Amino acid sequence: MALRLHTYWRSSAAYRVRIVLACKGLPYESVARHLLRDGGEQRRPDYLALNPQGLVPALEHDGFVVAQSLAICEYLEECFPEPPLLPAGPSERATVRAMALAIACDIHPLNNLRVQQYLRDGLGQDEAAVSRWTRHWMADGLAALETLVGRHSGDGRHCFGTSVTLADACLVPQLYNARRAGLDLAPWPRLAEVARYLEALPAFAAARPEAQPDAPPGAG
Ligand SMILES: N[C@@H](CCC(=O)N[C@@H](CS)C(=O)NCC(=O)O)C(=O)O
Repeated sequence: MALRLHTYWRSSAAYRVRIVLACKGLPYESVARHLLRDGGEQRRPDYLALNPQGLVPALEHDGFVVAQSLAICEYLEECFPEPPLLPAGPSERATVRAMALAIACDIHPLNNLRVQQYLRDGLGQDEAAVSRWTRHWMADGLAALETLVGRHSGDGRHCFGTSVTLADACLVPQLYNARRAGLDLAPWPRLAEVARYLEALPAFAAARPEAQPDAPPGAG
């Protein structure tokens, strides 16, 4: 039952998977892939052999390899169903997936490292323009999520219902990225409140970037 996660402490996509692993109480080996060192360890041949996309995370499970954080999360959900991170009914499950995908497909990819690098190096944009791009797409997506959480949270502490779901595992890392980008979360008080509650839970605390073995000493 050996699980090995290829990760980087600051990767929000890997952070989603770390949350799911911790929520399910699954021990795993962490293999750090530094995204900036030597042009990016995620682009080395040994890693591309595992994940030809050259992106973290990737999960190995007894010789099986899967990439894409949400595919990994759903795989873990199917192999290790307890505690469930998707609700029971089809419409509820679809709603949680839609919230998770709003982050993983429509917010995060526009602000990913390689996109920012291309804006800078490929298109000659300066730091101010890259930062404006980043904040624009985050704010656009977070505004919609604020409405969705208002509709679907059962207690103001979770994105959906009254227990942790895959939507929460996506929201907390995305808000970590938003803070890194210097976004003030004040316009989205529901999201800020959900994150404040979840970040204090032991599973979420264990998955946070600063708690990872590859985080530099004193990282915050
Ligand atoms: N859709 C992918 C995104 C993976 C992804 O973009 N990972 C980032 C870190 S959060 C990465 O590896 N970036 C490296 C790069 O851009 O070169 C997923 O959810 O796993």
